[in-house]
Amino acid sequence: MTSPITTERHGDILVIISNSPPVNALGAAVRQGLEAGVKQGLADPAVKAMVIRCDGKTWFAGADITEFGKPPVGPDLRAVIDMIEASDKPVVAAIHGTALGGGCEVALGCHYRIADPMAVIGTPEVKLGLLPGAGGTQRIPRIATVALALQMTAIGDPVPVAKAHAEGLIDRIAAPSALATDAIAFATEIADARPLPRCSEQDAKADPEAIEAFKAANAKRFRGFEAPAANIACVEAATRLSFSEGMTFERTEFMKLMMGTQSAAQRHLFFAERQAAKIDGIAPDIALRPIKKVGVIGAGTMGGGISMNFLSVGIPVTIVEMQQEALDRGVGVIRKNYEGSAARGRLKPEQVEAAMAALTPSLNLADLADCDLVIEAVYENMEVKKELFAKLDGIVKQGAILASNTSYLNVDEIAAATSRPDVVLGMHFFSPANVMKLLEVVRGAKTADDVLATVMALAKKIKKVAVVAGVCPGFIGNRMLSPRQIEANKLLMEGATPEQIDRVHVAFGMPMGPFQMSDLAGIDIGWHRDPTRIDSIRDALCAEGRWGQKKQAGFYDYDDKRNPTPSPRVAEIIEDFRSRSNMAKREITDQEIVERTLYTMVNEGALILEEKMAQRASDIDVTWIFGYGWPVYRGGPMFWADTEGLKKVVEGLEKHGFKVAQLLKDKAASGGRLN
Ligand code: 3H9
Repeated sequence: MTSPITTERHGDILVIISNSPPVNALGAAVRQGLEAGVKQGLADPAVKAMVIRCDGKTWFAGADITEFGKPPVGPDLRAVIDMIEASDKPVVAAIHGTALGGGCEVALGCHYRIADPMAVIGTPEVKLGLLPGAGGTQRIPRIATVALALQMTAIGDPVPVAKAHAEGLIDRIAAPSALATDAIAFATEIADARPLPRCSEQDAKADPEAIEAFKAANAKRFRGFEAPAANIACVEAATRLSFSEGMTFERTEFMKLMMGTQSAAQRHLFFAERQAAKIDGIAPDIALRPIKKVGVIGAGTMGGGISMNFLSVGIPVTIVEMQQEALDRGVGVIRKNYEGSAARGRLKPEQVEAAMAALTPSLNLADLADCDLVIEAVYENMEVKKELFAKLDGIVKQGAILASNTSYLNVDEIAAATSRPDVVLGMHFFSPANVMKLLEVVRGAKTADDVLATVMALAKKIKKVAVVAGVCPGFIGNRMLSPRQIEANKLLMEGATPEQIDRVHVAFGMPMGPFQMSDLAGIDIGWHRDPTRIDSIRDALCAEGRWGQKKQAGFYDYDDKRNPTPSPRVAEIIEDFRSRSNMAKREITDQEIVERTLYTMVNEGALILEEKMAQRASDIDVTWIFGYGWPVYRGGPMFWADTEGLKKVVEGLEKHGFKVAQLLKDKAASGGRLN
């Protein structure tokens, strides 16, 4: 096998070049090549300095994550970096693209760093449940501030070149498109300079205040995660231990994380997110339909949010409403949202104006005639949607894609209202649609392959994580929500309180529990509106006007700032309903809540897989992580079930009399996994 590393001589400079697509990950062959390249430079008396650079779209984007968990193949990345740093000839890192993780660490092992003006440098390992394990936690605070080291390691967001330069991580910024030549010139300039600057030989300045302030500022963000604390501990260690002691400390912490469930979950998610974009059975190079203009029907919260996704990436949108007032209100909300982002410094005023200028408000469906994609976001009613799609059929141009934002309804039935069901599919956005990352793309029985592929590619363009779902009630996400809600309601009747059930979910890592979620969404959604008909606890709450947060009363009481407190009135309502239903109250354990509200979700997920409504278990994980706030460090419901042990899940379900999905039973019996 040819090495991904080659070398070139430019006078007395040896340039070591990596070419390992797609992202120059530091796999075994790259590490071996780097080691050989540096050895070549050291052995050749005519070489005075070395440059390391990468071909392709990026500098090393990190260790090769696919190698994790496999038997190690030498040389170890830390050894390669140590060798570079120990070199008595200067080594210059010439960085472009994304110098991430191990890539950032290689750069820090070099004596000098020059970067393309568009490059970013960072250590995102924390997002994989890890820490920079090749010296990053020890070298960064030795050349930059502790505050920056904490930000880089425990939060993991990359630092742009200008900031990295100002903070001392980068020595020089190359001219645009001149990195290769500027790096050689830089190497020539410093070839004879001694002593060589080595990060490991610097001292990290202790800054306990910065560490405490950082912990306090991010306590909420870090809730439940193990890796941020380990990153912080390593940075702190750098300020009081020698470099070699610090490296030992870092290694111990790294290995603890690497062997743990959280990192396994987060690494699973990294690949799951990328896998979700792939459609089984459709060639990745299928010709896509151009989407140059989008139509959105409905200027409510959903339609407005959907429109913003396209406007934000420069795709013009025609938004259609039935009444002028509603249209004006919708357009006003879009503007307000953009201006809010500008006020927070996330957008420039001219970007706000550019987005608004690309929006065409209309009261006339006929104005959608030239759109390449039309998304309907009117209220959930099959007859209304069918009528609308039949009308659109007579309006939109040939080849245009028609999408429904339905969260529940049968997309095939909607498609059948048109003469072209092959261009119809579901695009289920999650509210607020301009913020939430998930997009369920619902593939109808007749949806054409290129239509599906076009929408999946478009999803990436508008920065969504898209998952293909089949036609079934609630698709993937809401379908799994259903058993959870049913069981949560039953548990109330049997003796649990809303607080207990929500507490179990929040302790599990969910952003909120089922009843907090009902209060937020509005308990009255879908209510029959007859206050005399009380068939459930929910009916009883609705009859009393306890519709949720918007009424400051739902399953909880709320103060003016929407802070919840347990409601004595709700306790009475539950008690009353229970006694009228002749049900005995009993003690409910937290474990029973887990089994009945979370194991049942896993069971539904297994049914979804059995019915081929999801392409793969990891797509279900992606759905719940990006659409519903399932804790990232548990990897999604299906991954979590694997870590719980499928046998335990099946036993838990059977104990409560649930019919267990055959797939789940089979996997449990064979010792298999869902993922
Ligand atoms: C680390 O470095 C640990 C060390 O501290 C210590 C060691 C001792 N490995 O995202 P894309 C694949 S941990 C293997 O679609 P983009 C990816 O799966 C690492 N594969 O492209 C995909 O494959 P496919 C720290 C990787 O342009 C393809 O490349 N580094 C890796 O949207 C394209 O990826 C990170 O966490 C990898 N490290 O974004 C950085 N990275 O085509 C992780 C990517 O088969 N990477 N692949 O689906 C990223 O953030 C983005 O990939 C990047 C490019 C920004 C680089």
